[in-house]
Amino acid sequence: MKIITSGASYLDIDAYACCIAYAELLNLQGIPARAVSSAKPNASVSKTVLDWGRAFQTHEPSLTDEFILVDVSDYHHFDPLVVLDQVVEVIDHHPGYENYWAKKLGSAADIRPIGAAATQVFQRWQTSDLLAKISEQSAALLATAILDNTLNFTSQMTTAADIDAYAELAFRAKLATDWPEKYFLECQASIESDLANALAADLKRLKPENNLPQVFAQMTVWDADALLKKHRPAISQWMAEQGDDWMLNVISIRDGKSCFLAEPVSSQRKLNHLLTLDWHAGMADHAPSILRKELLKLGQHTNL
Ligand SMILES: [Mn+2]
Repeated sequence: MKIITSGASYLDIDAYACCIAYAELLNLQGIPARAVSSAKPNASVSKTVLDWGRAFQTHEPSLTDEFILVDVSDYHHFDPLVVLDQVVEVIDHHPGYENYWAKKLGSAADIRPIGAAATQVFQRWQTSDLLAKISEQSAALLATAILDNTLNFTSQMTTAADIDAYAELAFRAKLATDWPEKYFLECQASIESDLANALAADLKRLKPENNLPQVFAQMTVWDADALLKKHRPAISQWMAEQGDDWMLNVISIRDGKSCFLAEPVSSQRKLNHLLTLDWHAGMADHAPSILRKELLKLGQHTNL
Protein backbone atom coordinates (compact mmCIF):
# COMPACT_ATOMS: atom_id res chain seq x y z
CA MET A 1 0.00 0.00 0.00
CA LYS A 2 1.24 3.48 -0.85
CA ILE A 3 0.62 5.93 1.99
CA ILE A 4 0.39 9.55 0.89
CA THR A 5 1.07 11.92 3.73
CA SER A 6 2.73 15.22 4.68
CA GLY A 7 4.14 17.13 7.66
CA ALA A 8 3.90 16.42 11.36
CA SER A 9 2.60 19.53 13.04
CA TYR A 10 -0.37 20.62 10.91
CA LEU A 11 -1.93 20.22 7.49
CA ASP A 12 -2.46 23.29 5.38
CA ILE A 13 -4.81 23.27 2.38
CA ASP A 14 -1.91 22.47 0.00
CA ALA A 15 -0.84 19.38 1.94
CA TYR A 16 -4.48 18.37 2.44
CA ALA A 17 -5.38 18.76 -1.24
CA CYS A 18 -2.23 17.03 -2.51
CA CYS A 19 -2.73 13.96 -0.30
CA ILE A 20 -6.34 13.49 -1.36
CA ALA A 21 -6.02 14.33 -5.04
CA TYR A 22 -2.86 12.26 -5.53
CA ALA A 23 -4.38 9.22 -3.82
CA GLU A 24 -7.37 9.56 -6.14
CA LEU A 25 -5.10 9.65 -9.21
CA LEU A 26 -3.08 6.60 -8.14
CA ASN A 27 -6.28 4.68 -7.39
CA LEU A 28 -7.61 5.51 -10.88
CA GLN A 29 -4.35 4.11 -12.25
CA GLY A 30 -4.96 0.89 -10.33
CA ILE A 31 -2.31 1.57 -7.68
CA PRO A 32 -3.46 0.94 -4.07
CA ALA A 33 -2.92 4.24 -2.24
CA ARG A 34 -4.39 6.06 0.73
CA ALA A 35 -4.31 9.63 2.02
CA VAL A 36 -3.36 9.31 5.69
CA SER A 37 -2.33 11.92 8.25
CA SER A 38 -1.93 12.23 12.00
CA ALA A 39 -1.88 16.03 11.75
CA LYS A 40 -4.89 18.30 12.04
CA PRO A 41 -5.92 20.73 9.31
CA ASN A 42 -5.18 24.39 10.07
CA ALA A 43 -7.33 27.46 9.35
CA SER A 44 -6.48 27.34 5.63
CA VAL A 45 -8.74 24.30 5.41
CA SER A 46 -11.84 26.45 5.72
CA LYS A 47 -15.39 25.49 6.56
CA THR A 48 -16.56 25.21 2.95
CA VAL A 49 -13.49 23.13 2.13
CA LEU A 50 -14.26 20.73 4.99
CA ASP A 51 -17.87 20.61 3.80
CA TRP A 52 -16.68 19.24 0.45
CA GLY A 53 -16.37 16.12 2.55
CA ARG A 54 -13.13 14.61 1.31
CA ALA A 55 -11.67 13.28 4.54
CA PHE A 56 -8.48 11.36 5.18
CA GLN A 57 -8.47 7.60 5.53
CA THR A 58 -7.35 5.49 8.44
CA HIS A 59 -4.66 2.90 7.99
CA GLU A 60 -3.18 -0.01 9.89
CA PRO A 61 0.61 0.16 9.41
CA SER A 62 2.19 -2.74 7.55
CA LEU A 63 5.85 -3.59 6.95
CA THR A 64 5.35 -3.37 3.20
CA ASP A 65 3.97 0.18 3.25
CA GLU A 66 5.62 2.69 0.98
CA PHE A 67 5.42 6.41 1.68
CA ILE A 68 4.83 9.32 -0.65
CA LEU A 69 5.48 12.75 0.89
CA VAL A 70 3.68 15.79 -0.48
CA ASP A 71 4.31 19.46 0.33
CA VAL A 72 7.19 18.60 2.67
CA SER A 73 10.74 17.37 2.11
CA ASP A 74 12.41 18.23 5.42
CA TYR A 75 12.44 14.79 7.05
CA HIS A 76 12.63 16.36 10.53
CA HIS A 77 9.03 17.45 10.01
CA PHE A 78 7.50 14.33 8.46
CA ASP A 79 4.31 12.87 9.86
CA PRO A 80 5.35 10.44 12.64
CA LEU A 81 3.76 7.53 10.77
CA VAL A 82 6.47 7.75 8.06
CA VAL A 83 9.28 5.20 7.95
CA LEU A 84 12.13 7.19 6.40
CA ASP A 85 13.75 4.21 4.63
CA GLN A 86 10.46 3.39 2.95
CA VAL A 87 9.87 6.77 1.32
CA VAL A 88 9.54 6.17 -2.44
CA GLU A 89 8.46 9.57 -3.74
CA VAL A 90 8.60 13.22 -2.68
CA ILE A 91 6.62 16.09 -4.25
CA ASP A 92 7.43 19.46 -2.70
CA HIS A 93 8.14 23.14 -3.30
CA HIS A 94 10.05 24.04 -0.12
CA PRO A 95 13.79 24.68 -0.51
CA GLY A 96 16.58 23.01 1.45
CA TYR A 97 16.44 19.24 0.92
CA GLU A 98 16.62 18.97 -2.87
CA ASN A 99 20.07 17.34 -2.93
CA TYR A 100 19.31 14.84 -0.19
CA TRP A 101 16.29 13.49 -2.04
CA ALA A 102 17.81 13.68 -5.52
CA LYS A 103 20.60 11.40 -4.25
CA LYS A 104 18.19 9.06 -2.55
CA LEU A 105 15.32 8.87 -5.05
CA GLY A 106 16.56 10.29 -8.36
CA SER A 107 13.63 11.35 -10.53
CA ALA A 108 11.10 10.17 -7.92
CA ALA A 109 11.96 13.35 -6.04
CA ASP A 110 10.13 16.29 -7.60
CA ILE A 111 11.20 19.32 -5.54
CA ARG A 112 11.17 22.65 -7.32
CA PRO A 113 10.24 26.28 -6.75
CA ILE A 114 6.59 26.67 -7.75
CA GLY A 115 3.62 28.40 -6.13
CA ALA A 116 1.88 25.30 -4.81
CA ALA A 117 2.63 21.60 -4.54
CA ALA A 118 -0.98 21.28 -5.75
CA THR A 119 0.22 22.49 -9.15
CA GLN A 120 2.76 19.65 -9.21
CA VAL A 121 -0.01 17.15 -8.43
CA PHE A 122 -2.21 18.75 -11.11
CA GLN A 123 0.62 18.19 -13.59
CA ARG A 124 0.61 14.47 -12.67
CA TRP A 125 -3.10 14.38 -13.53
CA GLN A 126 -2.41 16.18 -16.80
CA THR A 127 0.39 13.89 -17.96
CA SER A 128 -1.60 10.79 -16.95
CA ASP A 129 -4.36 11.74 -19.43
CA LEU A 130 -6.91 11.19 -16.68
CA LEU A 131 -7.76 14.83 -15.96
CA ALA A 132 -11.24 14.39 -17.45
CA LYS A 133 -11.93 11.92 -14.63
CA ILE A 134 -10.85 14.05 -11.68
CA SER A 135 -13.62 14.43 -9.07
CA GLU A 136 -15.09 17.90 -8.58
CA GLN A 137 -13.92 17.86 -4.96
CA SER A 138 -10.31 17.03 -5.79
CA ALA A 139 -10.30 19.72 -8.48
CA ALA A 140 -11.76 22.22 -5.99
CA LEU A 141 -9.21 21.23 -3.33
CA LEU A 142 -6.23 21.58 -5.67
CA ALA A 143 -7.55 24.90 -7.03
CA THR A 144 -8.04 26.30 -3.52
CA ALA A 145 -4.58 25.12 -2.47
CA ILE A 146 -3.12 27.06 -5.40
CA LEU A 147 -5.06 30.19 -4.36
CA ASP A 148 -3.82 29.88 -0.80
CA ASN A 149 -0.18 29.01 -1.43
CA THR A 150 0.26 31.63 -4.16
CA LEU A 151 -1.57 34.21 -2.02
CA ASN A 152 -4.12 34.69 -4.78
CA PHE A 153 -1.27 34.75 -7.35
CA THR A 154 0.57 37.66 -5.69
CA SER A 155 3.44 35.64 -4.20
CA GLN A 156 6.86 35.82 -5.86
CA MET A 157 6.77 32.03 -6.01
CA THR A 158 3.81 32.11 -8.42
CA THR A 159 4.55 30.65 -11.87
CA ALA A 160 2.60 30.53 -15.13
CA ALA A 161 2.02 26.83 -14.37
CA ASP A 162 0.13 27.78 -11.17
CA ILE A 163 -2.08 30.23 -13.05
CA ASP A 164 -2.86 27.71 -15.81
CA ALA A 165 -3.53 24.94 -13.28
CA TYR A 166 -5.98 27.14 -11.34
CA ALA A 167 -7.92 28.09 -14.49
CA GLU A 168 -8.28 24.46 -15.54
CA LEU A 169 -9.16 23.18 -12.04
CA ALA A 170 -11.60 26.00 -11.18
CA PHE A 171 -13.44 25.23 -14.43
CA ARG A 172 -13.63 21.50 -13.65
CA ALA A 173 -14.69 22.20 -10.04
CA LYS A 174 -17.27 24.79 -11.19
CA LEU A 175 -15.89 27.31 -8.67
CA ALA A 176 -17.58 30.74 -8.65
CA THR A 177 -15.57 33.76 -9.75
CA ASP A 178 -15.80 35.26 -6.25
CA TRP A 179 -14.47 32.07 -4.62
CA PRO A 180 -11.03 33.61 -3.84
CA GLU A 181 -12.51 36.45 -1.73
CA LYS A 182 -15.03 34.14 -0.10
CA TYR A 183 -12.32 31.60 0.71
CA PHE A 184 -9.87 34.07 2.30
CA LEU A 185 -12.68 35.71 4.33
CA GLU A 186 -13.60 32.26 5.65
CA CYS A 187 -9.98 31.62 6.66
CA GLN A 188 -9.90 34.95 8.49
CA ALA A 189 -13.14 34.20 10.35
CA SER A 190 -11.75 30.84 11.42
CA ILE A 191 -8.48 32.44 12.63
CA GLU A 192 -10.32 35.13 14.60
CA SER A 193 -12.56 32.58 16.29
CA ASP A 194 -9.54 30.84 17.87
CA LEU A 195 -6.42 32.97 17.66
CA ALA A 196 -4.12 30.91 19.87
CA ASN A 197 -4.85 27.78 17.88
CA ALA A 198 -4.35 29.58 14.57
CA LEU A 199 -0.99 30.93 15.73
CA ALA A 200 0.14 27.54 17.02
CA ALA A 201 -1.05 25.80 13.88
CA ASP A 202 1.38 27.61 11.58
CA LEU A 203 4.31 28.30 13.87
CA LYS A 204 7.81 27.13 13.10
CA ARG A 205 10.79 27.13 15.42
CA LEU A 206 13.80 28.08 13.31
CA LYS A 207 17.47 27.50 13.95
CA PRO A 208 19.74 30.53 14.58
CA GLU A 209 21.56 29.91 11.27
CA ASN A 210 18.34 30.81 9.41
CA ASN A 211 19.02 34.46 10.38
CA LEU A 212 15.34 34.94 11.21
CA PRO A 213 13.43 35.26 14.47
CA GLN A 214 13.45 31.81 16.03
CA VAL A 215 9.71 31.69 16.70
CA PHE A 216 8.08 32.42 13.35
CA ALA A 217 4.28 32.32 13.03
CA GLN A 218 2.42 33.01 9.81
CA MET A 219 -1.18 33.41 8.80
CA THR A 220 -3.01 34.39 5.63
CA VAL A 221 -6.12 36.54 5.87
CA TRP A 222 -8.21 38.82 3.69
CA ASP A 223 -7.58 42.03 5.70
CA ALA A 224 -4.55 42.02 8.02
CA ASP A 225 -5.02 45.59 9.27
CA ALA A 226 -8.49 44.77 10.56
CA LEU A 227 -7.21 41.62 12.26
CA LEU A 228 -4.29 43.37 13.98
CA LYS A 229 -6.40 46.36 15.02
CA LYS A 230 -8.80 44.02 16.76
CA HIS A 231 -6.49 41.37 18.20
CA ARG A 232 -2.98 42.80 18.53
CA PRO A 233 -2.71 42.68 22.37
CA ALA A 234 -3.81 39.06 22.55
CA ILE A 235 -1.51 38.08 19.68
CA SER A 236 1.53 39.84 21.18
CA GLN A 237 0.96 38.27 24.56
CA TRP A 238 0.63 34.78 23.08
CA MET A 239 3.73 35.18 20.90
CA ALA A 240 5.84 36.50 23.80
CA GLU A 241 4.94 33.36 25.75
CA GLN A 242 6.61 31.26 23.00
CA GLY A 243 10.06 32.80 23.38
CA ASP A 244 11.99 36.06 23.40
CA ASP A 245 12.82 36.11 19.68
CA TRP A 246 9.59 36.07 17.70
CA MET A 247 7.64 37.39 14.74
CA LEU A 248 4.27 36.99 13.11
CA ASN A 249 3.82 37.39 9.36
CA VAL A 250 0.20 38.28 8.58
CA ILE A 251 -0.34 38.06 4.84
CA SER A 252 -3.09 40.39 3.69
CA ILE A 253 -4.60 39.20 0.42
CA ARG A 254 -6.85 42.21 -0.11
CA ASP A 255 -3.92 44.63 -0.29
CA GLY A 256 -1.16 42.26 -1.39
CA LYS A 257 1.15 42.96 1.54
CA SER A 258 2.68 41.31 4.57
CA CYS A 259 2.24 42.87 8.00
CA PHE A 260 5.09 41.88 10.28
CA LEU A 261 4.54 42.00 14.00
CA ALA A 262 7.77 41.67 16.03
CA GLU A 263 8.11 43.35 19.38
CA PRO A 264 11.64 42.25 20.41
CA VAL A 265 14.06 44.75 18.88
CA SER A 266 16.59 41.97 18.21
CA SER A 267 13.94 40.18 16.12
CA GLN A 268 13.22 43.36 14.14
CA ARG A 269 16.96 43.73 13.54
CA LYS A 270 17.18 40.26 11.97
CA LEU A 271 14.44 41.20 9.49
CA ASN A 272 16.15 44.52 8.73
CA HIS A 273 19.16 42.55 7.47
CA LEU A 274 16.96 40.90 4.82
CA LEU A 275 14.47 43.62 3.84
CA THR A 276 14.06 47.38 3.98
CA LEU A 277 11.49 47.92 6.70
CA ASP A 278 10.05 50.90 8.53
CA TRP A 279 9.04 49.81 12.03
CA HIS A 280 6.31 51.57 13.97
CA ALA A 281 5.44 50.28 17.41
CA GLY A 282 6.52 46.73 16.62
CA MET A 283 4.86 46.60 13.20
CA ALA A 284 6.14 46.96 9.65
CA ASP A 285 4.43 46.46 6.29
CA HIS A 286 6.07 44.84 3.30
CA ALA A 287 4.60 44.95 -0.19
CA PRO A 288 4.39 42.69 -2.05
CA SER A 289 3.54 40.07 0.53
CA ILE A 290 6.29 37.62 1.33
CA LEU A 291 6.12 34.04 2.60
CA ARG A 292 8.17 32.41 5.34
CA LYS A 293 9.74 30.08 2.77
CA GLU A 294 10.88 33.12 0.76
CA LEU A 295 12.33 34.74 3.88
CA LEU A 296 14.12 31.47 4.67
CA LYS A 297 15.69 31.61 1.24
CA LEU A 298 16.82 35.21 1.83
CA GLY A 299 18.19 34.22 5.23
CA GLN A 300 20.18 31.32 3.75
CA HIS A 301 21.95 33.68 1.36
CA THR A 302 22.86 36.21 4.04
CA ASN A 303 26.17 36.06 5.86
CA LEU A 304 25.91 37.87 9.15
MN1 LIG B 1 2.64 24.21 -0.09
